[in-house]
Order: sequence, then C-alpha cells, then structure tokens
Amino acid sequence: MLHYVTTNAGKVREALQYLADVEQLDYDYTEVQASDLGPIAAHGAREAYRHAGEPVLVDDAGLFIDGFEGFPGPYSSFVEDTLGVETVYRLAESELEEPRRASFDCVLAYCDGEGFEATPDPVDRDDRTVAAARGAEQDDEETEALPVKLFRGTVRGRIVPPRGEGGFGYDPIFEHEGTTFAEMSSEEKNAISHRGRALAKFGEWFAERTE
Ligand code: ITT
Ligand code: NA
Repeated sequence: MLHYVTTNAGKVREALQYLADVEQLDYDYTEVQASDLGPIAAHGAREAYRHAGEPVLVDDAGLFIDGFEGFPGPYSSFVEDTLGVETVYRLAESELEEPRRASFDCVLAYCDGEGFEATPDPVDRDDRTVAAARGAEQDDEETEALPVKLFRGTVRGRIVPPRGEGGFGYDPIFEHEGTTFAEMSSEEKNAISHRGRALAKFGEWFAERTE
C-alpha cells in the first residue's frame, strides 16, 4: 500500500483522483530549511519511509510570489498559520503593482527503500541550504543512501482578492486564467494545478513500476 504522507486533508482529496490505492499517512516529517522544495521533500520521503517501512509519497508545495522573490515559497505553511492568507493578499496588494504574478509549485518525493534510477540530489539555489539539508540527512547514513524519485508540477497565476469557497490554503487568492483555484471544482483544479501535474507524472511512472 502506498502512503500519501501529509497532515493536509485537502492534498489527499486531490491525490485520490489520480491514485486509487493510497492511504493518508498523517506524519509530520522534519522540514529541513532550504529555498527550494526539492531537498525538503526528498529528506521528508526518506524519513517517512524509515518511519512507515512501506512505500511513501511526500507532497511539499508552496506559493511563490514573483515580486517578493518567491516568498512565502518553502515557508508557505508557516506563513499561512501566522499571517494568514488574507494578510498575504493585503501585503501583495500594498507592495506590488498588478498583475502580481506568482507560481504554485508542488514536489512529490517517492521512496520505497528499493533501487531505481533515482533523481540526482536536487540542486538548490542557495548552496548553503543544500549543505544544511545534507547535514540533516547525514544523521543516518543508511537513510541518506535511500533512493528518492522526485516529480514536479508548477502553475502560473496572479494574486487577487480572495474569491471562492472550494479548495484549501491559498486557493482563494490564486487566480489562473480568470478563475481562482477556490472557484474551481477539484477536478478542474487538478487538470491544471501544480499538484495535478506532479501527480500525473508520478501516476504514469508508478503504473509502469508496478506493472
Ligand atoms: P504537510 O506538510 O503535512 O503535507 P502542509 O499543509 O503543511 O501539510 P506544505 O508544507 O506543503 O503542506 O505547505 C504548503 C502551504 O501551502 C500550506 O499552507 C498549504 O495550505 C498551502 N498549499 C499547498 N498546496 C496548496 C494548494 O494546492 N492550494 C492552496 N494552498 C496550498
Ligand atoms: Na508541512
């Protein structure tokens, strides 16, 4: 059984549209500090696999606002819990000119303790943070050696005043081609979203792997 590692029920709802045979594993892995999602997800997948002893898929995502040099990015979860989504919108509104472009990124990291052609260790924009991520993994040499495969998805959009009741997190303030993610059904969101794109890539690879 494949475990979808997240504490976020919204992510699971979306993943279930791609992967029938998954179960949520509500495990809060250590989020190492990095300016890119890749090392965070890779580290999380190794840790979650060691915890579960069964195949795991970690989902790390973030909202990257162009005019804020990618903020909140890897800190999206912390910023949602502290400032809140509405405040992120108001910050963007007061500091940035329209069209306030942004991306949603998602990195899925798969680990099952077996060998396959793993993704080379992700290169971070900031070498020091990668070194820190590696340092964290070096706590356990066996864990560090576990192969991890990464699948990325991204979608471009704009930061707008909150609209819509669906989705979760930053969905109400992220508009893609005139519609916010919170105004879409989960099918519509999945068809174009960062997570949907990453899940489609993973689903294809995983189907071949388990044939
Ligand atoms: P897990 O780490 O347990 O999976 P999380 O919600 O903390 O749950 P992240 O670390 O990936 O997830 O944090 C990403 C933040 O971005 C968090 O505040 C989410 O609510 C938000 N987020 C992630 N995917 C999103 C999406 O598709 N739409 C809107 N917000 C999203
Ligand atoms: Na998190």
